[in-house]
Amino acid sequence: MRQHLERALAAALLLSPPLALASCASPAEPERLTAVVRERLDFDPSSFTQGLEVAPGGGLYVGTGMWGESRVYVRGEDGTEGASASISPELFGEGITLVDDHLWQLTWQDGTAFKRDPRTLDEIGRAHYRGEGWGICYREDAGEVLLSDGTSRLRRMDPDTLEELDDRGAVEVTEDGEPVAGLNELECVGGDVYANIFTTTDIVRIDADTGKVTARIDASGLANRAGADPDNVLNGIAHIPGSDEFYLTGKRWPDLYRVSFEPAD
Ligand SMILES: [Ca+2]
Repeated sequence: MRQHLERALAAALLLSPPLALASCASPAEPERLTAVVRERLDFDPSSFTQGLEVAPGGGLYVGTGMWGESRVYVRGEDGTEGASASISPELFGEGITLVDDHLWQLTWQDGTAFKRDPRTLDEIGRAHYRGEGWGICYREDAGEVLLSDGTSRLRRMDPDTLEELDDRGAVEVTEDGEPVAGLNELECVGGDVYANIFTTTDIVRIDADTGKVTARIDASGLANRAGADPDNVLNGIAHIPGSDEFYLTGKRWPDLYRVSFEPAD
């Protein structure tokens, strides 16, 4: 009889995890990753880079800021410049993203987004939004674009009109339960969104549905060879489709780095 009871107890213990373990289970720690340089390419040191995205068929879309200098242009795979479009000198350009048949270009404090033909970059429409615009990326699977504004929030917007999707609400980005402010340039990759943290050399990978940071990526190993100006920080992250690699650059950086994110040790 006693043997029978012992067996039943052992089976019960196997079936249900010990209570102590279950109640202490903490959320998974964010992975610690490092940006490892695979290739360095020449980049335009006059670009105050605010948005970076790989264009269909190769090359990059680059969105730049600063009053009187803001534009969006195509950098071909061979490094030559293709189509380019400037905006009014009183506007300060910010993030860009391609949505199917149009490309969005945000402005910082003007609440205006330019809708452009992705090939010619000609303006084909405008949208207006509340507050500031910093970074933007398109989540095709979710049918939304995410917009950062320098806070810890990512706003969910309609990809065609940039109207806020109030029924979905904004997502608060947290790491170990604490808000992560300064979210800047964005890159959507499947269910993840990558964000530069303003003024730092860190990038975070965020679960786009929950807002939880799932990895913190140290990009401090990338040489910043821009002129000595506190504005010239890491900014610009573009996923290379079909790979685990990314392009990274910064404001007025003369270099573009092709990197992979590897476990830090
Ligand atoms: Ca990007």
